Amino acid sequence: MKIIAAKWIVTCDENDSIIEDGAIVYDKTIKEIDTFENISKKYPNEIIEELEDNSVLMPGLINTHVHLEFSSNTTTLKYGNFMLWLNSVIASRDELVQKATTKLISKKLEMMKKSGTTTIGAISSYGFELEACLNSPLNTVFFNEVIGSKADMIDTLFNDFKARLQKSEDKKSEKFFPAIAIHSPYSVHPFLIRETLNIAKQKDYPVSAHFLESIEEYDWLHKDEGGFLEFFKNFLGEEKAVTKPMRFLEQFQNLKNLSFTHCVEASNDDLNKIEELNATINHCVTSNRVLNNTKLDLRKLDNINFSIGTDGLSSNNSLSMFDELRNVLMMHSEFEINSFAKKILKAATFNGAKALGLNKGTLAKNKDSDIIAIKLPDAIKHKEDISTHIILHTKYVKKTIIRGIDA
Ligand code: MCF
Ligand code: FE
Repeated sequence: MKIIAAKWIVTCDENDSIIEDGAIVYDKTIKEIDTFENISKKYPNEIIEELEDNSVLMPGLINTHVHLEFSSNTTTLKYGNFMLWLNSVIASRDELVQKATTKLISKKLEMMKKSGTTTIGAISSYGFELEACLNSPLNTVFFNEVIGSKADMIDTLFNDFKARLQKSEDKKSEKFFPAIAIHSPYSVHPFLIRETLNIAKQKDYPVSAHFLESIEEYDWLHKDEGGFLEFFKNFLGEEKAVTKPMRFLEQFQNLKNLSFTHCVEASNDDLNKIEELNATINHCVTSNRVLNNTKLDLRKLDNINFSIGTDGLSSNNSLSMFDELRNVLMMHSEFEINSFAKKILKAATFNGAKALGLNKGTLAKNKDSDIIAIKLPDAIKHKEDISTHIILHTKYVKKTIIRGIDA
């Protein structure tokens, strides 16, 4: 058992409790959280690790959506338009993925840890990042992705998916969780959607899917027209979208930990369905800006849980959650800054844990001890603005604790 104390504890709990001069008693899970005064009285013989002035303890950040296999990209892919991006991915995918060695991905994971992330939702197209995730102290929900719509390829694709899923199941542990990703409504054959969802339901796995990310996807799925028409004709000989958005969503009933990524072009009906499914929306603000110049309308999400994801370096210049949170803060200028900063810190912790089905994301009794310590540059004069200052001023953390251990 250990005790750590700081000037501020930002719990990210249901009530957004903040403790001034607080302390946390923990091993693998949190045993107690209270003021320094109360804890030191209760544990007079224990050593308390007191952090330096202006320190903050908060839950480790949860990046619910990242493609590590695309980590070698910096200047290769085309930005500004979704179709152009997609074509550039198809042209350079093999080269990029080959360059993303275990060594490179491990470096990125280390940098993610230093910038406050303690848990990731890793979308895996090939399983190439498995080893790096296993070697990292970060908690990983490993989403094995199914993708492909060509009828004559279904068996091969399904077998390949099952083999990758099995490999991740073999490594299941207290920090590594197998899960399933369905790439999107436009890119996955109905048979593969049905069968992979059946597996997820049987095994109670978290599920995630990209959903309505671009106007081209909207036009194709709803009206069989737009930028995707030519793409599908050329690549697959298809002239009609097979799965309509609502039909896609309807198949995700009875899943406990479900998330849809992007959703920037989702209709009100789609959003109502997402709410009914009790699903989370993974918000990737930088990716949406870079690929489509669109933005999720968070005002429509009053009753929908949303979490924060960086997406991959295929659509971002950084995998740091604090960089991403700054972008979220700046892109959503429609909201008052201090209350919004508080909301998005919670989205990056509490809401992310819900998306991935983990007992984390909040500093409270019985939650996993995934804790980060940061240091603000100076004393806080306006306590109510602490979330804003945390987001604006933090590049790297001073300390990371994952499941009770210094990581
Ligand atoms: O989220 C972004 C944009 N939307 C869709 N897919 C991806 C993103 N970043 C990487 N991807 C991957 C996806 O997992 O791109 C690949 C898929 O494996 C090719 S999409 C034909
Ligand atoms: Fe993505």
